[in-house]
Amino acid sequence: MTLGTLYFIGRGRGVRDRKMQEFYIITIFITTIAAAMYFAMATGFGVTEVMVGDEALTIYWARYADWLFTTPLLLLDLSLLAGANRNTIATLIGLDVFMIGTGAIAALSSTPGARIAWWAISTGALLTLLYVLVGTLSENARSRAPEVASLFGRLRNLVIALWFLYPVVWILGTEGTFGILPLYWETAAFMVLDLSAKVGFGVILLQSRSVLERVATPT
Ligand code: RET
Repeated sequence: MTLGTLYFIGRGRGVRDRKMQEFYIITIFITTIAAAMYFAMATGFGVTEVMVGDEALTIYWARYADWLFTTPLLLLDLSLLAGANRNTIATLIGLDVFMIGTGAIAALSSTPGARIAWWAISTGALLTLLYVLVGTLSENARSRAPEVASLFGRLRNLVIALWFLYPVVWILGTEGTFGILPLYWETAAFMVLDLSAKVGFGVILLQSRSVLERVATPT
């Protein structure tokens, strides 16, 4: 995450256009927040134990703190690319904060029934969010220049594919009722997902400087 941050800072140096700078600023914050939260988790901060029945679950609540800020920023990047209006942006970010908030309640709940119920509520928010992404936001993007619309399409598909896997890893992992994935593999899966959804996303977005120039100076 730190290397990603440094890479984005390096690429952003010399960018003078304010509209283009927005993408760099947002994306740099995404990986900076994640780097800080991973450091917190590595040093034993941001982890707690929740008793579910007579079993003690290790919960990394710092993940939710990370996601609470980074997922709205990712959606903001996408929304600016698509040229979305304020209502659409507010709807997306509202759904997203609701999703992470209810996901955190799921993680901290102490009965299996409550955990599953909050997981389902959070997943409902995710599905609604993806629906807005595929509907309104994609419609907005279609009225942009073809290369902007095509970059939006790539990033949107990446988001759909990756975000969908989070609730799956959660329910299969130690937080969920199935407990199929041990903590080690669950942590590894979230790390690969986080790196792809943040650094992978940022690399694709910021690599396309000529496309971002089109966003800055629409014709
Ligand atoms: C939880 C558990 C409850 C159900 C759902 C979840 C969704 C999490 C998502 C996280 C996305 C994170 C990203 C991070 C970094 O880039 C909270 C795991 C639906 C979608 C993209």
